[in-house]
Amino acid sequence: MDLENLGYSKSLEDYRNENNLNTFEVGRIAVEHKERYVVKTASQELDAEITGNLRFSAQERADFPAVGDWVAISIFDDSLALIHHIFPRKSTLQRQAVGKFGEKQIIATNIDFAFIIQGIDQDFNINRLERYLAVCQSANVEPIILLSKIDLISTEELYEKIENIQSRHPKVTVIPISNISKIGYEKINESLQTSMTYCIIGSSGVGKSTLINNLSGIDLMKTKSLSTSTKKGRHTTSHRELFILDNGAILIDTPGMREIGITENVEETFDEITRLSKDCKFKNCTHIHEDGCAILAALENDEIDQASYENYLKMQREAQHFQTSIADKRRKDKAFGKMIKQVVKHRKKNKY
Ligand SMILES: Nc1nc2c(ncn2[C@@H]2O[C@H](COP(=O)(O)OP(=O)(O)OP(=O)(O)O)[C@@H](O)[C@H]2O)c(=O)[nH]1
Ligand SMILES: [Mg+2]
Ligand SMILES: [Zn+2]
Repeated sequence: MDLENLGYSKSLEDYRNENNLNTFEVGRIAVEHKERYVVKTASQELDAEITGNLRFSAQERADFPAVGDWVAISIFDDSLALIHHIFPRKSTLQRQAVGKFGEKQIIATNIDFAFIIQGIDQDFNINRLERYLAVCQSANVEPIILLSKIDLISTEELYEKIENIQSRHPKVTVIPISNISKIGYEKINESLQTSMTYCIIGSSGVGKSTLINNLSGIDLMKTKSLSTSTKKGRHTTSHRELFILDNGAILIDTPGMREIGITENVEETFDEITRLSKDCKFKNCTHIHEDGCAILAALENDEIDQASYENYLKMQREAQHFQTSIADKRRKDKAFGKMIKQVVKHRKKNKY
């Protein structure tokens, strides 16, 4: 296998040469588990840790390796790798860290496409789907929506839901699938390209791991039946993992997400609203009550969907709030760092 099979590109090789990383081996993070990693190289798979230097210079969670990252490593005893350096990321799928104020959590990096899976039965929720779209589109990752479990509903119901999505997002590809009957698999296979990386995201129990297992033909990931499980909705996949299929596509499985908090602006996802907003009378229009608001006018004329507009406002507010939280947090951290420095200086001066 070559590094290209793992998705390695000329721009990464250029970066390696320009930054004198030629003495190191190159690998890609395939598994991350609490600061322990598995790295895939052209020839092997190694357990890995980061160097003390990398840990010391890391200022936030995003400075640690994530699944999908390209890294410069040294190898010991042909089995353990030390990670010295993370290559710049082409794309970063991320959300708000759950329960951590003003922090981001990386889902995966260097992703070309994301399969957003929603179960068509109980899981279907178009506002949540729009959150996933926004997370992908703000990261420059092309989303492909997979509606799973279509074996469980009627054709009419399925068409209605697809119509609902496409009226709000006409440009996004939607593929209805069943992991049981394998309907839709042909379409998925058509969209899988060699050396491209696909991250699979969605709620728990929608069939992410079942899809990976079926596409690879081997049981790579554990899956669990919700109906036979006593603990309904319990998460089966607990870590992120990267696999290469026989057809050359690279797939990343992820644990189901309960919440997906927005960190970046949502302009691309609501491109119609964004386009219209340029015609608003006031530059700082909030599109809620202003005279001369092009979006309110379009709503009045039924040119844009009311529910989608409401979701847009909500997500936009959330992204702005998050950005302010991050700025606040940075300021506080900086002030705290300064205070510590002053205390140390004072103690040195007074020798206590
Ligand atoms: N009827 C039906 N059941 C499915 C389909 N896809 C998956 N399932 C079932 O749904 C259950 C959960 O599937 P998983 O693949 O473990 O779900 P997951 O998305 O990986 O879940 P987490 O790992 O918890 O995030 C399993 O019992 C699957 O057999 C489908 O298309 N139709
Ligand atoms: Mg799973
Ligand atoms: Zn407006």
